[in-house]
Amino acid sequence: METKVLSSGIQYSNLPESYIRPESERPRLSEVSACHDVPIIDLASENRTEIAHEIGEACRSYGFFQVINHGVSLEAVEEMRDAAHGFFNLPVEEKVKLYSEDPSKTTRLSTSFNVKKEKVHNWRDYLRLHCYPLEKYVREWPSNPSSFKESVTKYCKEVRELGFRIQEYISESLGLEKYYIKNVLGEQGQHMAVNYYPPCPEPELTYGLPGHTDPNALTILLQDLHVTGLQVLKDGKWLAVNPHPNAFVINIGDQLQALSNGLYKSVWHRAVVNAEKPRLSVASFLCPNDEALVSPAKSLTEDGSGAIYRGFTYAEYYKKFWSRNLDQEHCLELFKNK
Ligand SMILES: O=C(O)CCC(=O)C(=O)O
Repeated sequence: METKVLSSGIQYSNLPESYIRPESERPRLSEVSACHDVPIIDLASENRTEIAHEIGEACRSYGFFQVINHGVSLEAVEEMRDAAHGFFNLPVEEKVKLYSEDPSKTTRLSTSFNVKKEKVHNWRDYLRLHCYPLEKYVREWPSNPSSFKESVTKYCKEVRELGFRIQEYISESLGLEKYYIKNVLGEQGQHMAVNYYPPCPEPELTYGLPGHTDPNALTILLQDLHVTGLQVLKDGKWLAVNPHPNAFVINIGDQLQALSNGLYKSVWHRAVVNAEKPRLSVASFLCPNDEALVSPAKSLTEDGSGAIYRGFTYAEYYKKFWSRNLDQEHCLELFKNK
């Protein structure tokens, strides 16, 4: 099988044509400044009300924040990073055994975003794993490196607990009952994208991932400690979110924007690439159950504004999301009440 992944050991001296963005869509890296006021929320604080308040503020004004003292062990994080590096360092013949361009596959190595739908490709390879229920999916995961399954299992369990704690705070910050979000979203799915961005010969001309919002409820992102690349859109400007040691970046996804009746923003973000070093990130996504009916919480529509979005099941939303290209209009726009 001809390999389509970028992490094949081939060194590129020029960016292949199919990755070059039209002039107007390029990242303009020199115009991006660092985001100096990324909210950093300490989850070990004794004051629950204060944590919920800070999270609410961050969700309203940024749509993202970082958490420290989050309860995910350093051991789990380090083993996750080792497993990810170990996988992408495998010989390409071994990796491509998992290669697929079919978004419905529950374990797959792929490249770019949605190769069959997009016009221009992105400078990224990724390993996409379904992670819940673990017993159902772990057997499909890579068995090379040999510690992969064990390390990623441990990480997934700890990250899931963190995600639930954050959802509880988010419920409270919206004036809802602590378990409101968990109850509405049902038995939540969990997916993971292990993103690998190789050094890129012409980073000004392309993206690792172009600007997008996440279709799920909540994203927990483990950044590369040494290489920057994540940028978020704030007040119309792209800002770099530099890695903070021991922190996770938390993004509000489309489902929480819908559930909060637009009060909380599903943040636009993108990953840019660089010419010198590979970059690795691990995104964990908590997703509503396929059957869960997502609609704005009633108490948030009673101020006369009404429900901005119509109710939909997550299965319906997810299908729509993957039937499109990443950099089209916001998928949630298609679910707006007229
Ligand atoms: O690599 C990053 O920092 C961002 C990854 C991301 O946005 C995603 O996986 O959806």
